[in-house]
Amino acid sequence: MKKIYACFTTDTIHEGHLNIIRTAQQYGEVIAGILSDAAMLRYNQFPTCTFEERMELFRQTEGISEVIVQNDVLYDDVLDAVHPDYVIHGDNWKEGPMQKIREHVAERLAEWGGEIIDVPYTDSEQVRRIEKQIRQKLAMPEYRRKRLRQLIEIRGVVKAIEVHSGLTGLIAEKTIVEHNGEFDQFDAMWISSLCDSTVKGKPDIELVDMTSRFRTIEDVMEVTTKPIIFDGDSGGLPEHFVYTVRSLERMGVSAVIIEDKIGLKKNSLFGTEVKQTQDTIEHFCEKIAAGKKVQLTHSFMIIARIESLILEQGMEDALQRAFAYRAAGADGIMIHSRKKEPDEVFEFCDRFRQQDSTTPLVVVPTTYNTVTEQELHAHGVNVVIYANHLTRSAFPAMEQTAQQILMYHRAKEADANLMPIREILTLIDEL
Ligand code: SPV
Ligand code: MG
Repeated sequence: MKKIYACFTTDTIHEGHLNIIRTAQQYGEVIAGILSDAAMLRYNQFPTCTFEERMELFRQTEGISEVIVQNDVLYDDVLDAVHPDYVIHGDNWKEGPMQKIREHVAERLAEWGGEIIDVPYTDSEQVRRIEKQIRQKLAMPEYRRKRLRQLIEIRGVVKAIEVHSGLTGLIAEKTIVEHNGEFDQFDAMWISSLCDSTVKGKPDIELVDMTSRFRTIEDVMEVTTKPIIFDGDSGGLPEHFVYTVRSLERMGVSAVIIEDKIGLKKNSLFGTEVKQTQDTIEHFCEKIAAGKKVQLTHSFMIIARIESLILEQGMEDALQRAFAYRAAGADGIMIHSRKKEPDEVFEFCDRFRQQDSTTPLVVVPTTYNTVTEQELHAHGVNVVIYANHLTRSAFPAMEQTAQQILMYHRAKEADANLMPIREILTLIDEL
């Protein structure tokens, strides 16, 4: 009896999957591989039910003789274990980033004379609707909110990119790259106060009010499914912060980060060049505790951001604050730095980790940008935020286009830098 292998990355079985299973049965004994949660995440698909439930779904499906775990998107682990005569898949993997997976599987199968069977993709109204529904479920507050905690647990290091609109949200949602046989994408989105203010032409001084900041969150949420980390600035008065926590939690935001500053807030990257005042430990702890007290779910996170290194108050102060904020209930600690090298961040993380191996650590490597995520992770960092990069890359590109049009009194010269009209027309899918 020949062995035919199919990998499934789904929470529901529809006509398209049944078609693959039926076709597979004609070739031999069908083994179904269920992609592990960790591998699903790498692959831009977040399960909406447990791994065990996904396995059970296929055990209950007629025509499948065995259900196994697949831990690697490139199939290596299952190919080594099963040595199938055939691997079957919808022919949609002949295009886009999945092509690389197909090529890799074909090469491996060739080692023992195995073959790929491409089944025409079932492009029916019903399949499209079900697939859309699964994706949209992930955008619901109860699914989205808990994803950050899940990612911190499953992923070595969680990567977040700054977003400030539906369009930048789509970039964070959809950008996926293949590099050296690995797929990668952003795990989460950061709604930066700097960028949310800058795109409105305002300074980053807590001037853009919460109603407007929430509107940005809504715009992003409407078109994405990934978890959101919200830059809550100083959090304001504790009496106001509790309302912010409730609203963010209800919307499905996963975490708010508040910084231990008081009075007129200025952007941290100014450091000591401008007047900025750090809050007292006691007062900031009260704010954290007040927020934790009103929180209704376990999944929402309040992350305390320490400005001691920014304000040159020293490492001991930073560490003392970290442990005090954690004791007040903070679910994570963000350590900020404006140095060109990551040394002080490494030292903080190493010393924090000597006493606390679990509380998530968050960093924003804007100035110390040569450090890699893996290096940070080796020092115990869990979340890396690229805090302003989409805004900073868009502005020079837009400015250059404006200058070119002014210079040549026509738009032709700017063409080389522009997205083709056809692409912008088809960029956004209709519901
Ligand atoms: C932001 O992105 O608004 C931040 C990070 O708070 S920083 O600009 O480095 O202060
Ligand atoms: Mg900010």
